[in-house]
Amino acid sequence: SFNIMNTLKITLLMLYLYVLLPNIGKGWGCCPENWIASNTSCYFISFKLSNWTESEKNCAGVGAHLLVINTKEEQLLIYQKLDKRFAYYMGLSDPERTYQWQWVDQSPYDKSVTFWHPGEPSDNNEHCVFINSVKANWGWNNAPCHESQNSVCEMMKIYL
Ligand SMILES: [Ca+2]
Ligand SMILES: [Ca+2]
Repeated sequence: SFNIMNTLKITLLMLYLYVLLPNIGKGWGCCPENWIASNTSCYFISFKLSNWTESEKNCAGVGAHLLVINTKEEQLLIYQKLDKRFAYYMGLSDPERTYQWQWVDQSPYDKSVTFWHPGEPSDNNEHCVFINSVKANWGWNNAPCHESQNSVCEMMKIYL
């Protein structure tokens, strides 16, 4: 029985060292039901037609924010989940009305990771950004903030 107990202890120690410990703080992230999971984020596609400010409030109400696209991979992942008949607000706007684009989560606006449609952003009192499909190409368009659109919310994965 001594050997069995020792074997059990060693097995538990190995389990702790090689399985549980490396995953503390990273491996067990999860998303709420009906949200889409990526490596680090959870996304919810909302078909509640709202202006940009209301759309952001709706996301904030569930602990999220409007979609912030940080990488090309994220852009690709998102548009594959969207219906090309509609436009979806994301968390990019120009609150100062000076065409200085700002992400809602304070991520720096990096011009090298933007996906504007050709000819966008336009400068016709259009200070809020949505993602939509034009001739089968997904990209960003700035539009008047009062337009009612669908939206995509994003939050960090929840770590257990
Ligand atoms: Ca993101
Ligand atoms: Ca535009």
